[in-house]
Amino acid sequence: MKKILVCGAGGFIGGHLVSHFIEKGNTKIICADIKPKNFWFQFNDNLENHCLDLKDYDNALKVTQDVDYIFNFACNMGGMGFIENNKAECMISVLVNTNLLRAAKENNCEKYFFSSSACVYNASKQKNSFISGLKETDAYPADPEDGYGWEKLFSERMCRHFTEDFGLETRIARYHNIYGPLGTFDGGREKAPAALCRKIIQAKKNNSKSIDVWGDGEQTRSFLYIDDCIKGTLDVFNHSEQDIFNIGSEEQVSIIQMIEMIEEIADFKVDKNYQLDKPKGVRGRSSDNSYVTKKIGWKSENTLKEGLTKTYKWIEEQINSGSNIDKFCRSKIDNK
Ligand code: GKE
Repeated sequence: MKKILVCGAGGFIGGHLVSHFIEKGNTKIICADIKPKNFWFQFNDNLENHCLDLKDYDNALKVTQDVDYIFNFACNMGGMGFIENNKAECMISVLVNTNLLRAAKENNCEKYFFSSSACVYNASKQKNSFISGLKETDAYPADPEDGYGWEKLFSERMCRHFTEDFGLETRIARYHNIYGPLGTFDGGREKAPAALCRKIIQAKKNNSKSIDVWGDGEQTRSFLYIDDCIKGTLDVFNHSEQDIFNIGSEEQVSIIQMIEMIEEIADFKVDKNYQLDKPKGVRGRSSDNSYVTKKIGWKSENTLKEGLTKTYKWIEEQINSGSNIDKFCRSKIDNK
């Protein structure tokens, strides 16, 4: 049984991946996150858990000792509301990936996964709504999202050169707006699916007739449900050679269309107050999965409506129990 280190294990995708390994019976899991344990979305005290800052190289050396596989999800990030206002903070995450690659080489780790992002894609290809899906080659010529996108693109290159120069096996997936239960839905780092579910749940609960929507609602995205993301991550990791793949959905919708799906799930209609001064990101983004499906057979399986239904239900349970995301995390630790 391989010894697996999950960096960012206290976060959304990292937490789901750890749960997946536990379900599969792999208990040689090491979890690392900068957050205190009572802020981890999923926490399992039967595992080796470390609360430490991987921007410190000594910490990276420590947690990668005797490790076979490393999954790096650790970075300072969030939805558009966060990354647009924290460009330098997002770029400092480059220290995490750099330290982990150096430590992986030092400790002769076998294989390394890096979670990249659709934010690396060239901005000029995302200027309209309902664009044709972004192919992996659309990252060049380089013009990624300011801050966060540049860090992800630079770190992709570093992974590639650690493979070419030092023989460290690296694998990279570019995530397209991953959503689902057991992730943040308030506090400023939330992405659109969770944010809009929260807004409609609260409007229904308080019987208020309108919600705030960032932008004009015509901007388009595709959103990938967490279960598809975890399967895609493992398919990319287990692929025989170093390559970069989209892990996203091809179901492109406008924000208004997504809101209409959530209204149906909630059985509650709202008026929309469009806030044109709020962070909007690109005008249109979606994934082209032809390459990843051809090369490794992966494709997304959950429709947006199916994923939103599960996400809405989970967020509604938290809100109805008086929880916000921080209280939810602490409640799990306190109840242990
Ligand atoms: N977060 C949020 N909250 N977005 C909203 C809201 C709201 O209440 N209302 C409307 N939007 C709109 C945003 O203005 C944006 O146009 C769209 O939804 C998606 O916003 P998002 O989910 O926060 O993030 P983006 O897809 O623009 O960018 C994210 O892309 C990911 C990769 O696909 C990044 O923030 C990263 O989380 C990541 O790189």
